[in-house]
Amino acid sequence: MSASQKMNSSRSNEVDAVVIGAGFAGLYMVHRLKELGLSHRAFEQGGGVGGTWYWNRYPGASSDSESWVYSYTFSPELEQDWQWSCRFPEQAEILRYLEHVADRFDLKRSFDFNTRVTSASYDEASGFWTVETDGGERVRTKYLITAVGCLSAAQVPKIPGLERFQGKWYHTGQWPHEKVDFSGKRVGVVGTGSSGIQSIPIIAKQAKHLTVFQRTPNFSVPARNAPIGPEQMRKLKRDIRQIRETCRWATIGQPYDLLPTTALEVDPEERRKHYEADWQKGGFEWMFGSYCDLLFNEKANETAAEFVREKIRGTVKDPEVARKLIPRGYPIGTKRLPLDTDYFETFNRENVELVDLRESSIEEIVPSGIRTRDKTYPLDAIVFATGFDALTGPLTRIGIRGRGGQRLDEKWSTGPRTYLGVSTLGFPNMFMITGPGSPSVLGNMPTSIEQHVDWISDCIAHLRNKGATTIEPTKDAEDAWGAHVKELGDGTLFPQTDSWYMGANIPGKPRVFLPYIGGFGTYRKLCDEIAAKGYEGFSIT
Ligand code: N01
Repeated sequence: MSASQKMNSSRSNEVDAVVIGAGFAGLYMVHRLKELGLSHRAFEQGGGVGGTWYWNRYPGASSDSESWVYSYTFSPELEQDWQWSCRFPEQAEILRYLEHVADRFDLKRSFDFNTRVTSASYDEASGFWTVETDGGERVRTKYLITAVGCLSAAQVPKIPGLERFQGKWYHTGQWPHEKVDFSGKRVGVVGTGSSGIQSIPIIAKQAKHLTVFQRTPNFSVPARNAPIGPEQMRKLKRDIRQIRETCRWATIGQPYDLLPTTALEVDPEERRKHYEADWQKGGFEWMFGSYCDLLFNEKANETAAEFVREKIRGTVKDPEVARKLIPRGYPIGTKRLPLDTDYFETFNRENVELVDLRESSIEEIVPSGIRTRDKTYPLDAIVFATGFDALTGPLTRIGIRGRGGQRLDEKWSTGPRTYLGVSTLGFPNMFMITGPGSPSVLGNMPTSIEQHVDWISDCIAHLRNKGATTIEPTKDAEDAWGAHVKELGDGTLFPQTDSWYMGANIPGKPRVFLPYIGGFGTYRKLCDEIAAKGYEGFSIT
């Protein structure tokens, strides 16, 4: 028996709710369950709280949303007490914050850490779920609540020969806890998404030589991270409630919103000035506080894309390297836009080499490094910044079986089907925090999470007050929601691009636009209306 099992041996094996995951979502969910006075158990695969911030410890890992919105809003006291050091906090600081929240609200005692949920099955006769763990426990629960994150199922590409590599290899999303020292090493980074773009400049400074293996060049916008000075802190503390209120209703849950103007209606010089001013400010606002048609109209999008291409040309000294780094053939923003600190500048360093995999793809990993069609690159370490099986992967890998033993991965074999991204037909009393079909990754994650947790908590309270035993979406509601999510996605430029938003990064995964893109504020309003109408679209028994 493990230590954590021993510690928890007095815990009940029959509860009102089981929560899976101890990240932003799981912690707040447990807090709300405690407030409701519901008995609960919570399981976390990692050895502590943090979720994304527990696992993603790669060099340079930091938030891409400003600290003053990348945090909880549920406690004004917490908001006032906690002091963020800078605009975009690094992983260690966010993890400290989540540790603080867990201690302050006494949440850790609800969790079994180092415990993976291996299956969850619904029993129609009793109306209970049975949750099994790798510690050999079986827990019966009325409500099953997944708080497993959207980007937690790490994906290492199946490249032949990896098992024979004599150096060390890492995935950014499963980074070791002990410090990885690349000094004097020849390092290869595969992948240039957000994780690659954050880590490459830092690894380049440490390693003897860095080879970046790039399959698709990426657009990136400067973060312009900076410490929060005393005057800025004073203003933030004063205005924070208003800032949060703006986030609650904004398109992507940030304290700014799309402009009412379209890119094509403004004069090119004025447009360039606007892009330049926001480029100097840095952050997502450059794209998501900008013209409202950028993700809907190709010509409009091209004005923003070309602005970034010019910046790359102006930054990277070797024109051949710049040519390889310049993204073409897909609209900017349809792959998740990274924020960076000196990413393009890094390619001016003597010790950094760019390999364009479109010209010469990776054939295999050999004991001494990576072999492409043209050449073998000798390496002491490989970093896979190759992403995740997004949104559906964290859920389908759990082994969830609903009514009649139906497997969630089978139900979703042609793409996820949900109602509001929070529930799915055939899986009664199961709630997914930021599931597919909700705004989730298209919004500021803590804002998306708090909205879902609050909605789920209110729903459970409603069921309890009514003495109801089950809740489940109707087929009509689920079908209509799926059609609506698809229609909205089809109206954007996203389907043009192979991205994890489309499931296109995972071989064999159905090509479906996964999140809801109708706007975070609109979604919140809709969820509130559905609740106010007695949970319209759900059948409650
Ligand atoms: O993963 P990605 P990520 N051979 O999927 C390449 C969030 N996040 O971990 O574009 C060679 O974006 C792949 O190439 P291609 C954020 O939402 C947040 O970087 O498919 N290359 C791509 O370049 C983000 O979007 C934060 O052609 C291969 C890269 O690997 C999401 O997590 C920080 C390959 C994968 O990029 C995922 O980001 C970091 C192969 N076989 C991440 N397979 C913050 O908020 C894949 N690639 C701070």
